[in-house]
Amino acid sequence: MNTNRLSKSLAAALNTQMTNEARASEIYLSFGAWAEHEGFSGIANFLFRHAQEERNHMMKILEYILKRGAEVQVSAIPAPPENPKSVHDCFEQIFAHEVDNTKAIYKIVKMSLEEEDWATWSFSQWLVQEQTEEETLALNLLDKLKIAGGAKAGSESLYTLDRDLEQSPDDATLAQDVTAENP
Ligand code: OFO
Repeated sequence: MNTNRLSKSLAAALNTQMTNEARASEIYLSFGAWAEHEGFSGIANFLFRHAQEERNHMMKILEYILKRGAEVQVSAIPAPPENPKSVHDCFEQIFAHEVDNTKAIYKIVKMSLEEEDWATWSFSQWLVQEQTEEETLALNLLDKLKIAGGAKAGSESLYTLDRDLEQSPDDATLAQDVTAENP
């Protein structure tokens, strides 16, 4: 009796996404180590916390594959890119990476729709929501840096930004959570 509820193509896409999330975690980890080395411990702390969040995404996908009776394939993680050249470069790369990850997730949503796999479609909605949050969070980083002077931010404003990120929340508010009273 076949107890596998995932098609071959969706199982492969989800396994690939698991590796994408693991790589995202490695990128945050590596950029966090760079930031710490450069003296930005607040930014490093933010990036390290986020590395954990990406690992959680990986675990959720792993669990989903198993719960649908398919096989998990843990693959080698491609190395993270070279160290950023500046805080501005770091935040821009993070945003670009999140957008790439969103595109990969959209493909899974599309596949599940085409295959009429509603369980995977439903699971992928969680991923979409998570990515919307992550893109917003990355955009917020770029916005904060823009106010601090963008690529030309001086050491004083970078210091303030660094302290701010030490305590900044790990989740972004989504448009659907906003009310007229609490914009
Ligand atoms: Fe930021 O990538 Fe996970 O979903």
